[in-house]
Amino acid sequence: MSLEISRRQLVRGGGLVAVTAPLLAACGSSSDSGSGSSSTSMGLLEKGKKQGYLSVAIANEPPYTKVEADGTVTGAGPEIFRAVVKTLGIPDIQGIVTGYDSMIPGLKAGRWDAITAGLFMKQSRCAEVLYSHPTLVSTESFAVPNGNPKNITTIADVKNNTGLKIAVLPGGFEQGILKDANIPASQQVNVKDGRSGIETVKAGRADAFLLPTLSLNSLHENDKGFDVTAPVEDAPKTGSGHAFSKDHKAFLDVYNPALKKYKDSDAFATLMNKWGFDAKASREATTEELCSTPG
Ligand code: 6CS
Repeated sequence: MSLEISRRQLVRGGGLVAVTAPLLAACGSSSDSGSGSSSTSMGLLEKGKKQGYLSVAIANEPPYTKVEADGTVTGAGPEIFRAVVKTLGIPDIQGIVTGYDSMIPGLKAGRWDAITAGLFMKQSRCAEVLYSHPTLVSTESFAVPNGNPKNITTIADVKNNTGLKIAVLPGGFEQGILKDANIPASQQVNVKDGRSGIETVKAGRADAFLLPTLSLNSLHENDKGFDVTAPVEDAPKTGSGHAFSKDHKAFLDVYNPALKKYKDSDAFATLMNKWGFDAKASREATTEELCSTPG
């Protein structure tokens, strides 16, 4: 299910994201993205310049992506993308909120032009899409009840205690981590977003919630009713890039040098610091390294 932008709001600029009537959102109409299949016949650069924006899939999971109260799309991923495409002559971006499990299928279907949600690289994803240079590199943690009564700190703890239930986002990187550790679906509880995952743990329907450390820290800012563990030492390093359809290699060849130039700038370091990310880690990682992550 995707929530689309309204054209009226788009006119106001700022890459606003609007929550449409649930019915329309549930329909996921082809007009959702404002992108449609035209992007496959027209280069993304030409399309972005012509319509004044490129559409991006986001999850509204701060600090990776965030929809502000007025609908403006922010968060580290979209802000990097917006800054870089502006240097290419594309004035803004349009955000569409969707689940991680829909992002690659929607990209392939032309419903959005790029994924800037912090979609972590791993072998299976890197086989399906074109990733830019790395943008956001960080870690995974567990959200646990206060005091971590079951002492859940590693993936091995979950594997070794088959009675534990772990909340994860469907199609998310964390679900893949559990799958690759051969932790059965019977130990997994699917939740639709960060807030739901926290509520699931607080209600005792799961013993922990596996999500990026910075996303859990963001949720913890407004809710002290759970704890965030230290980064999970036996989870893979998480590294995202901006993802494009394989039809858009020509755009990536223009985008990557512009992204590299931006990553070397002070503006990038300031942006990373604003959202709590490590600019050095992003600068040092490579797409090849992160695409070697199993799963
Ligand atoms: O790449 C993913 O699937 C994960 N990325 C983020 C930013 N949050 C959770 C999600 O599972």
